[in-house]
Amino acid sequence: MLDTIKAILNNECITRVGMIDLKDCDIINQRILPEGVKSAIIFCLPYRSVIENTTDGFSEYARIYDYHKFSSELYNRILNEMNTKTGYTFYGFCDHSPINEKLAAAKCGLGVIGRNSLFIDDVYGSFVFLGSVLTDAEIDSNACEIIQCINCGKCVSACPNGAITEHGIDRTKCLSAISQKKNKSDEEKETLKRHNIVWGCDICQSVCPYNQKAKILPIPYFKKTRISFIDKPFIEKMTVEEFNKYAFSYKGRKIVLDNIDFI
Ligand code: B12
Ligand code: SF4
Ligand code: SF4
Repeated sequence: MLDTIKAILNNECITRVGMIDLKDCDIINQRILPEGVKSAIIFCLPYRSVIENTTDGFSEYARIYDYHKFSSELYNRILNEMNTKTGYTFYGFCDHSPINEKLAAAKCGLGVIGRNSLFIDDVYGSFVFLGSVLTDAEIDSNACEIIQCINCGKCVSACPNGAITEHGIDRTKCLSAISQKKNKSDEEKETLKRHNIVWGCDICQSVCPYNQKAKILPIPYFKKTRISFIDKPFIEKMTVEEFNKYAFSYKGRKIVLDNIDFI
């Protein structure tokens, strides 16, 4: 059964896959947990295809098609195949999962949890999205202790707004969160401008030593959809259909254009 699941995911270029018993997962949203689920399959979606010093203020995840779009297309392709080939039922999640996907990935032994709060895959580093497929099939649990990063503190010192605290990320200070806010204070606009941020922030990932040695071989979908330079005319010219394929679209075009304006 496990080989069948792995083969289906490998076919989609998804090679970093872990499995875990539901009882070893941290349930964060019981309400959306499908009845009868016994196990979780966690996987990483590497998305970084180049390392370059971009100047347009867009983070790497914003340059490629939205991972929610990728995962819903992926689940449309693979869930039925998993159901029919194994006789069990599979449910796909990404972001709005009943379990904490970062902790589950670490417990599967795929990588470590960084001080910047991100999951760092042993092969691809932290420039990976996470997805999970829950199933009523029983899987032998091989959960391990969560390993934390080497705690070098580089992300803490590099974070421009002191958002990495002892207790996790302070969302009110994180520039990624601020860039996505519709109504920003003058101070927030000034901070984004000072750090040249239009959408998302990669600073705490870029300085992390784990990412210096990470493999860069993204899921082809992300490489194909990457825009290397984004400016105001580019955003203005995008068709509604194309604009909506990117993560920066979710609050409308005006907020992206405003952000570019005050940077
Ligand atoms: C809300 C959200 C945000 C918010 C808040 C981020 C935050 N860290 O809390 C904002 C807008 C700031 C944000 C920004 C980004 N995000 Co975001 N975000 C989410 C979302 C939807 C929920 C996160 C959440 O609720 N956190 C609540 C806090 C309390 O919990 P947590 O961080 O999930 O879990 C930690 C604690 O539970 C703690 N913990 C608890 N028990 C224990 C036990 C031990 C032993 C240890 C060590 C730790 C520990 O460690 C956990 C892991 O850090 C997740 C998707 C998801 N379902 O996880 C994506 C997600 C975290 N984001 C993602 C990404 C890519 C980003 C950005 C890089 C995008 C960008 N370039 O701007 C930045 C990175 C900022 C950062 N340093 O975290 C990816 C991260 C993938 C990865 N490799 O980890 C995720 C998982 C989406 C996905 N499906 O792939 N994000
Ligand atoms: S920069 Fe250092 S402290 Fe921060 S996540 Fe990476 S290894 Fe951990
Ligand atoms: S994403 Fe940027 S602002 Fe947010 S914690 Fe990381 S370095 Fe700080």
